[in-house]
Amino acid sequence: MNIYFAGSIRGGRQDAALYHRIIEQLKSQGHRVLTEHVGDLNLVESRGDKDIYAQDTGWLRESDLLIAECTTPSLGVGYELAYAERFEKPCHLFYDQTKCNLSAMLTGNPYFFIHPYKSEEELFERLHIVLQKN
Ligand code: 6K6
Repeated sequence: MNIYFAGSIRGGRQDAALYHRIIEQLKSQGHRVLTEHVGDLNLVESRGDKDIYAQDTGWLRESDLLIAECTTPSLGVGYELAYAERFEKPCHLFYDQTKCNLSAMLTGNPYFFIHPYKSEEELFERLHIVLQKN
């Protein structure tokens, strides 16, 4: 599958290493991750915002599945989720429930598959199950 992985960039990079591990897991199971740069620990913003928007919305339309790690709040990730819903892409949202309380605009939307987790081990177990089912 072509997977769009969404994670915070300007919202804060404190979970970037976790994004990297999730992306490595997706790739190790044979998937193509369209947004590998989200897990780049040395991400440098080298492109203009219009290019980023055009590229990312194009990838969203091309994707088969969206995986979002939502523990660090990000306006961009929230926008991507609404965009993916509009194009009827399956969306799986993960967040560490010991660290954050996800927005009701996400948890209250029955379209989204919501995966709260309490440990990284639990996150990867749930992710494995999601990938097996899709
Ligand atoms: C990336 C690599 C080098 O330079 C960049 C520039 N920034 C972005 N590139 C690609 N996608 C981006 C960039 N900034 C935000 N996004 C998209 O929005 C990603 O797909 C993330 O999932 C999401 C993050 O939004 P913010 O609001 O936290 O930045």
